[in-house]
Amino acid sequence: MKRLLIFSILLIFKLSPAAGSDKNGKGFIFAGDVKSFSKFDDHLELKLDNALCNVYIAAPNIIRFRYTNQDEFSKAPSYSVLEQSLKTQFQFADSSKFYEIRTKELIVHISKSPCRISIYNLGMDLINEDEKAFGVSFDKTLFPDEQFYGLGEKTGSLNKRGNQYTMWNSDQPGYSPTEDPLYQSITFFIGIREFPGKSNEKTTRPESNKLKQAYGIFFDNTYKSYFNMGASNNRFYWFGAEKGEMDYYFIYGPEIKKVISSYSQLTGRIEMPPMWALGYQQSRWSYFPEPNVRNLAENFRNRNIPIDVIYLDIHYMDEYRVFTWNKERFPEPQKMLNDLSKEGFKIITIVDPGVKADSNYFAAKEGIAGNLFVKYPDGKFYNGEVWPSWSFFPDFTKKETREWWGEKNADLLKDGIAGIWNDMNEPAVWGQAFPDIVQFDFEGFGANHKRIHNVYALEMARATFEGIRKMFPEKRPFILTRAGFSGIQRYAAVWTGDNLANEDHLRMACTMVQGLGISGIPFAGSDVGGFMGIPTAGLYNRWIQLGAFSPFFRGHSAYNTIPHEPWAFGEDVESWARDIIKLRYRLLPFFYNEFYNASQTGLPVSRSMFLNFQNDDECYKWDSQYQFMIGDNLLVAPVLSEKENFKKLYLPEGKWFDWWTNKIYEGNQWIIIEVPQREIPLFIREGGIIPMQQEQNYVGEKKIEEFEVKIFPSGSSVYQLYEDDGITTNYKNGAFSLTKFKVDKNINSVEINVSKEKDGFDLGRKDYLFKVLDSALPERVSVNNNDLKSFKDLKSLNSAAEGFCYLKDEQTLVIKAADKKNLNISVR
Ligand code: MIG
Repeated sequence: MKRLLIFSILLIFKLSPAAGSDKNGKGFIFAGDVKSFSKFDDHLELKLDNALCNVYIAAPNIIRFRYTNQDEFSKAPSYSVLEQSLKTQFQFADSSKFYEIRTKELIVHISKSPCRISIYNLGMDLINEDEKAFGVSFDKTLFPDEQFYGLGEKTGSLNKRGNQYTMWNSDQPGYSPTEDPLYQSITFFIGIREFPGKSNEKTTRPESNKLKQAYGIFFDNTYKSYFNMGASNNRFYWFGAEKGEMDYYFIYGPEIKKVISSYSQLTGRIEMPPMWALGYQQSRWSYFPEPNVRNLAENFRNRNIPIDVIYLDIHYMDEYRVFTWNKERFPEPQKMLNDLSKEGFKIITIVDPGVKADSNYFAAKEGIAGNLFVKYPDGKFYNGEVWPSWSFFPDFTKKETREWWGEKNADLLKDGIAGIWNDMNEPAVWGQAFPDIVQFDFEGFGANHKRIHNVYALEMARATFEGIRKMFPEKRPFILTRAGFSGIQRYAAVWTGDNLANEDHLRMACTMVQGLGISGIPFAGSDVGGFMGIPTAGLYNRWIQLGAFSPFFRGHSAYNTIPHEPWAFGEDVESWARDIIKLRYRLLPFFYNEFYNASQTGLPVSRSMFLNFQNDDECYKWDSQYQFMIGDNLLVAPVLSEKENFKKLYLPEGKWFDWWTNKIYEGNQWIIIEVPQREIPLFIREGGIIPMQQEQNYVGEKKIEEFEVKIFPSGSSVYQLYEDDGITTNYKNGAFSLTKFKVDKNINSVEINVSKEKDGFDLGRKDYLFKVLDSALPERVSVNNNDLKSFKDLKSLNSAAEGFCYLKDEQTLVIKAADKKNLNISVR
């Protein structure tokens, strides 16, 4: 007799148990009591009344709980988790009522009757538990103060408490501000609760004696799933899927950053992108024919607006056949690509999964011959309708298909294409999904569409990534994707799909990118200006400012809209857009360093306020989600309404330097500032060290000789800067440099120390220009004990080899020093 183990109460009503299993007539079955138990060196195995349960002690702060109602656990691989056999030391005790697991960071109690889990930190704070009365169901006690974050690309507030979400990758053009689900399914969330502070622990807000502790749950199930974060009930929150195992990882912080970092240890981190992918990118549906693309490129250069990438949308292809060119529109693609590349342009083409069902078309022929497309259970190929009309769909859960697809994509790079843009990969078939009975290879295990739908894009991006890596081991693949599942960050950057040119979407662009970052996807951005509809000049202006501080920075617009290029909105907006894009290019070393940090830790580039200030209640307020930080010390408070002349924003603890006015604000308060149209509010936190470089029209245009470092000295602070060639994979073999900047401010002096922690890449840099903010007129400035000459203005300093200059109006000290392995600068 097959039983259906249902993992959450509400779902049971949806699915109703299999015939004969509904013994109690209540419409659901709990997992029940522990019947037997065995302990292994990295896990426990329990037999429950109605389920098997394995508990893996994966890391001191990571425990995996796995339940099935089948006779055994599935042997199929996880597409999300990199290493399923993580283990760590633990202690075990069997008391009469419960089993106890103890790691260096956690205590887990598994009660026996009924079986239910409670998780404590070492101080016995109860962090998370199964709902008390129900035992193992997948209902977790909902604590009154508990807040939830994560779940990837979701609309609405960053705080997910009180809402229910579905995970089912969906093509939702022009989605509403409450739309759900969207393109991505990230089955990971973070719970944050408050505990009384222990006397030996410090908080960032001295008056508060409460400490917030965070944990995360990653639910490794690819079926359509649901996350009810306390919508419609105040007793428990729950998550569950339509089918499959209840397989989840509990991750303890207590720091939110640590939860994200551990989650990314499980599901992977970004690799260093090519630096040009951090530059400005221009897209439209579509730029064609060739003369238009060339004109566009020329326009950017003539107007002196920096740009690195141009996108070709579906019209470049021959009747939308992937891997082909429309020869009328683009008669000599290689030549065009080659010419544009000399001007510093990288061209990215869209690649959709559908392969036109045309028996004379090589990709269709190859796919049929190689048995690479998905089929119905009777062995007939499935056909779905998309741009090329009836199409085959590659089975990316099959190794041979991935290899074939990877090679085809890499061939595009051979022609001179710089990166690949994956669209319609939910997969979408004219707004619908595949029929559920469509069959997939699933690495030989076999599965139908219900199980694979959410990971189709993940495996498609993997195929492309691996194909490029294989053919061009020295290249850093750049892939942009619309759909994805947990782990997508390993292969691709994500854009938030078909948004609208209105203020709701401008605000959503701000929160959704943060939500993706909290969910392990640092490389994300929105279509600047809004994809559908017509932005006003004011809206566009505010959007491109936000874009300039988004990890992924691309303007894009739909087919029958007016032009959306930075010059399409009048002279004022053009000049403001130019300025902000130039600022982005000046800040590239800083952004690039945050991408390096993301690649090392999994932390987002665009960080929600509470990531940096976990114990500050204000950072969790609704308004605080409309500002964010890049790294530890740069606060960005984008203006998200075109008519706004003032912005209210929150400055956490510390002193804050206003980028535009040089004014210094005390933190721990909300302030209201004037926001001229040409400025996006930016603040440097005290102790902040921000590297910048000279302007360029595109990455790599000029040799970077002069390097500027903005410093807002306070106490003792340190900044580590990562640099490499920005384009090859040589950094993997040590070809990178790490420079440490250490700044100490004492009563009458400032010491700046620059040292090379790692010297694997020759930067060829000549000078540093240090801009010491909040400075008094110095008596003496020395470099490595040699006094520097004082200059009366910046112009004369610029023409000297070394020296300093004090800017009285800005209270800024500018020091020019030649780049040496070690610099000791002393200001008195
Ligand atoms: O059916 O390729 O989200 O960015 O321009 C629409 C045309 C298909 C949807 C993408 C959008 C792209 C458009 N695509």
